[in-house]
Amino acid sequence: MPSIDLRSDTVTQPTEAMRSAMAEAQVGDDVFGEDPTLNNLEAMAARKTEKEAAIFVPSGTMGNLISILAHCARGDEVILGDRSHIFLNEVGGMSALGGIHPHIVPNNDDGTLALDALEKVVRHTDIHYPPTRIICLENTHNYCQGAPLPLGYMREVAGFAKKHSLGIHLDGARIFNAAVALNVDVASLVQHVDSVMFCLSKGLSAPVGSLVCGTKQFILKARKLRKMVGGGMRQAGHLAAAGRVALENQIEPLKKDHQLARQLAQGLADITGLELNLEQVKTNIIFFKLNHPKVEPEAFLSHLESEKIKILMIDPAVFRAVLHREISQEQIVKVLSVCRACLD
Ligand code: TLP
Repeated sequence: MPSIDLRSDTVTQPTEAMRSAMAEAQVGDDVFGEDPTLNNLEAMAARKTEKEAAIFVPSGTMGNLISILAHCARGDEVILGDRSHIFLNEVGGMSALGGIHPHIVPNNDDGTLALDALEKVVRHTDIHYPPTRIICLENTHNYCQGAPLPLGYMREVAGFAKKHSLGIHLDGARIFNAAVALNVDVASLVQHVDSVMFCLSKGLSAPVGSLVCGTKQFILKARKLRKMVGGGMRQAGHLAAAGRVALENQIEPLKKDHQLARQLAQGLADITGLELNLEQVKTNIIFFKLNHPKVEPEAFLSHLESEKIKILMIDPAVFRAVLHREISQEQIVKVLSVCRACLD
């Protein structure tokens, strides 16, 4: 029996269409700019986001890193959320590799950063302060239950950034989940940001890769930085071929992942000993807490594992389940019955 892997949407295997596209792709040396499939994917990403240009990178982490490096000089400051992936999970790359200072503000539960919190931390000119350069947002917001940040909020932050002459970088690892959940097209959701990184390798099911989109000048800078951190690849068109299929075929099906997430969340919320805020489940990510008089978190986790169900324990007693293409409705029913059997 195959396992039910809810640890992340990154575990998704390439689709059959991706496998054939990868096998048949026409490729060239991308460091010379000669990979037709890769060039085509970058053009496609720029078109979809309505930005001037785009660049393919091996990972979301590298995409965020080179974007921040392209926006900032050493000694500059970046404002970002205390629950943002860039702050929590990207090995402090901006400071270790770029000498850039992160200034965190609390994320609200809906993934937003309050404008008055931003106002408090923007630096004015003072000999003691690093200059604030950009704000980083995350949409959907992973550690805020996959919350999609609405268009109106993106517009407000852009107004704020403009007032203070700041740029905005968007970690849009799951921006297509946001677009589908909010029922808006991705270009309008990113129209107010200077740069956006999105991933092909999560819910969109491609095996590898992310894109950074922005102005031509910004992407030129990012290209040099990608080379600097070792991300200049050669016949990467084989990967880009899968990415093209991801953008063509796999955006619509994200709706199904969101519906199943809702179904799983509703079922979990009904089980004694599990706590979750149903209101917050809007895309494919669910966080829930175990609060049970007799069952310890480790015992809960190993019970699920013994039934071939994998989820992530993010904090002691806090679990994350992520829906994706390879999870079916029958598997959700099974997960719920295993949880009930363990906790009833
Ligand atoms: N997130 C992964 C883990 O690192 C936690 C996951 O399983 O969710 N931005 C966001 C919002 C992300 O969630 C991730 C990956 C990244 C950036 C980094 O992407 P990769 O893994 O391609 O470097």
